[in-house]
Amino acid sequence: MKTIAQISTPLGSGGISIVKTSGDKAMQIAFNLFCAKNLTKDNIEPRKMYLGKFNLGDNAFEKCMMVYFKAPYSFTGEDVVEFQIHGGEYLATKILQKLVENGCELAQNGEFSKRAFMNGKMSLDEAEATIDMINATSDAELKASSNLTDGMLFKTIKTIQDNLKDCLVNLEVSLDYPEHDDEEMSINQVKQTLQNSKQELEKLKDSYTTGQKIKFGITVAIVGKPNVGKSSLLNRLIGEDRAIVTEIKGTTRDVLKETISYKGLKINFVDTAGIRNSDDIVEKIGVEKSKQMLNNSDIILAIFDASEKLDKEDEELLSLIKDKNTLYILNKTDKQIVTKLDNAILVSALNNQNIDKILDSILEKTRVDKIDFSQLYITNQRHKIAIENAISLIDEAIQSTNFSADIVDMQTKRVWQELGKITGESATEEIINDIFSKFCLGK
Ligand SMILES: Nc1nc2c(ncn2[C@@H]2O[C@H](COP(=O)(O)OP(=O)(O)OP(=O)(O)O)[C@@H](O)[C@H]2O)c(=O)[nH]1
Ligand SMILES: [Mg+2]
Repeated sequence: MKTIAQISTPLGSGGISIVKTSGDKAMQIAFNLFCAKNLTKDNIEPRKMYLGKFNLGDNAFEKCMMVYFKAPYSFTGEDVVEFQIHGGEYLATKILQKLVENGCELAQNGEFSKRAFMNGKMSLDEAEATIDMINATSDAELKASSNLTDGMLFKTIKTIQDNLKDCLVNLEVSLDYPEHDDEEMSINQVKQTLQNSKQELEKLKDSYTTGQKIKFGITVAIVGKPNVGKSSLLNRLIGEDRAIVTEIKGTTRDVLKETISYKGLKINFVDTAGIRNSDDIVEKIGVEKSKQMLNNSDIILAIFDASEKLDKEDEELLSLIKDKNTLYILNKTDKQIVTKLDNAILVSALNNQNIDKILDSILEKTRVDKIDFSQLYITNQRHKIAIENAISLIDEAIQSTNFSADIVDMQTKRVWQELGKITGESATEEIINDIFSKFCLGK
């Protein structure tokens, strides 16, 4: 396997940059370029930092740190050498160039991680969770992906696979030696194991809904007739003047999406055009989009003006949302309140009053405030699809227990295979390449 090198820190100026090499020749190439007092290939200790000089050519040297990880005790499972250098983009590129001149090849996106997977250092689901961790923008995402990088899913899937394998061994013995073993008993054992496995997988599948909320956040549509203060509220909720606010009805004509992190969870707010009948062609399209948002959100913030009596437009909106997951908001409570609405939260966007109450109610109503992060949540669609497929295959396998033992054997192996796609054991090369290509350079 060729020895690869890449800059592992983002390009730009910073305190330090790290340039990494991995492969059989990593050590030899490192010693061509780096020297430290009394350090030789024979006395170097793995996982120890050495201060020395990296030869940049033309009598120029970079004073830097070097650390060696001996195979297989490294991230990739191969010999790895890392240089911690001063954080300059040109310098990092120069070090990389020197490594390449001395025999390294440039690593592709995710190539270090791919090697780690290939060498059994991590499973495919753990690698995917690493990308989620890198891309996380909320505490919730970090917590959920840290469970996955810790191998929680891997262990769960592995246990199911091992249980299936164990009972298949018994079944195969009874097939090979019918005189020693009771075939019917073995089939019943397989059936029981399949049923237990299905239960476990159903639990994982169900966790996907919460997993989606953790990963992508909760989508909240802000709706109401024109001028009730939707855009003013959006600005307050996100803590920034993003949307245009005027006293003219029909100011907002398009949907405007803004995401915040609140109490560690992501909330995606969508400000919409005020819903009313309009002849204006642009506004009409906006209103259509607002109506679509009623169906494309986890929760609706329905805004009403507390200082005016509810009118026909408000009533129409109330009927549009009556069966939906809605939080009712009475805005402009700084003025004289003339409208009452059951269970509505009274706020004033103008005075920034009760905005936290809206945020807390969103978490409460979508039940994300009760997420137990010691549990495992599936956040990846690929995993969910494999779990669903495995459940269907389990149903087929359970059905097959009415027939002959060798069909049970074959069907149960198909379940095992499908589960192996999650951990990577039976994933195709195409899937593997696709996953690692999404990694950044130097990871
Ligand atoms: N007194 C008072 N005025 C408010 C409050 N919230 C908004 N307004 C005013 O109401 C008017 C309309 O506010 P917007 O936020 O643009 O209302 P909107 O619902 O987005 O309106 P459209 O985009 O036209 O549908 C503006 O003049 C705001 O300053 C409030 O809490 N109290
Ligand atoms: Mg608006």
